[in-house]
Amino acid sequence: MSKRKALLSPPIPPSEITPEHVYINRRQFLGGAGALSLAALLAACAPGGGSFPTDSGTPFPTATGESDEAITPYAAITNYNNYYEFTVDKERVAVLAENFRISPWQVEVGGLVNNPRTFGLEDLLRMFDQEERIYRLRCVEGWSMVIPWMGFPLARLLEEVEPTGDARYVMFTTLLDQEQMPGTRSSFYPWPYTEGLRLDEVMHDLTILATGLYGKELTPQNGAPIRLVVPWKYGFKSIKAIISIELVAEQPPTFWNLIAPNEYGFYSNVNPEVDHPRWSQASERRIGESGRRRTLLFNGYEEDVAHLYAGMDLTVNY
Ligand SMILES: Nc1nc2c(c(=O)[nH]1)N[C@H]1C(S)=C(S)[C@@H](COP(=O)(O)O)O[C@H]1N2
Ligand SMILES: [Mo]
Repeated sequence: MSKRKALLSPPIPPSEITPEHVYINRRQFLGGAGALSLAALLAACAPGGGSFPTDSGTPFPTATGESDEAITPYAAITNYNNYYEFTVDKERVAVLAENFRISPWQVEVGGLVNNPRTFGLEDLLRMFDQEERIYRLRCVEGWSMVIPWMGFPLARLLEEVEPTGDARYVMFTTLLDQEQMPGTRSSFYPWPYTEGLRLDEVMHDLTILATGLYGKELTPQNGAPIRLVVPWKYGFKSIKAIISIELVAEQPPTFWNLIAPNEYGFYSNVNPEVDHPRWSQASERRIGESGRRRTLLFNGYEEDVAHLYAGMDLTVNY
């Protein structure tokens, strides 16, 4: 067990970060509540639906309109990654994943559904409108970013396959390819990487499958061609390079929970009051900023998601 304890230790600060200037066609703010009014406001600012610039470092709107938060630079989002299939070294993932083959790509959606189906990536891009979602990402290690994803609500996909009445959880699986993913040659880890959510968490509008980043294609190091994003949970729940989505009746096994169940629970909702056994979760280091920020309950999405956990003891169901 002692070897395992070092796996998610607090990280080394990233190297020099160069902001990149990009243009984004369509924006949505980071949260749920107030999205419509804000979308309307932005539409008014950009008549004709034209594009407008988003600099990394640009403050972005929030539900209250009072945020001092800025979008994290593209270079940081794409050069400081957790992706154990490639390496445990965050600053080497980008290089090792550079030639990862993302086409052709298929996602099998099955289990307890009426219409099981295998979707090609092109089907998913064609069938569902890709919208921008600017979300905080809080890693369980104690660092965070603000990331402008492109993607679509996972609920849209599940509506296509129609979960049966017995489906209560969803299990996600990452590609396992030892030839392309050098980290998976280590038999120490319980490959393939799997994750799971309760069905109501999956159906929540904040839960998306991301296919893009900063208005461009998703990069391999960030989980191309398709990855989950669940912004109110610790980053490891947001599983990358998904090949299978299975509706199941029982709580599924998940990668980090299999490795260290006392450190990584099934829920893993961001919670400043539930410390990791080896470090505090009360604050976080926002990449690109100096100093630390206070960590927010449910990563700042409390208004949107707290009802999902009504009556649950969050210190027990961590
Ligand atoms: N398949 C897979 N998905 C994964 C991981 C991983 O190692 N393998 N790391 C997770 C962790 S710990 C974090 S913090 C986020 C990081 O996402 P990012 O690199 O896009 O910022 O991806 C998550 N998804
Ligand atoms: Mo993480």
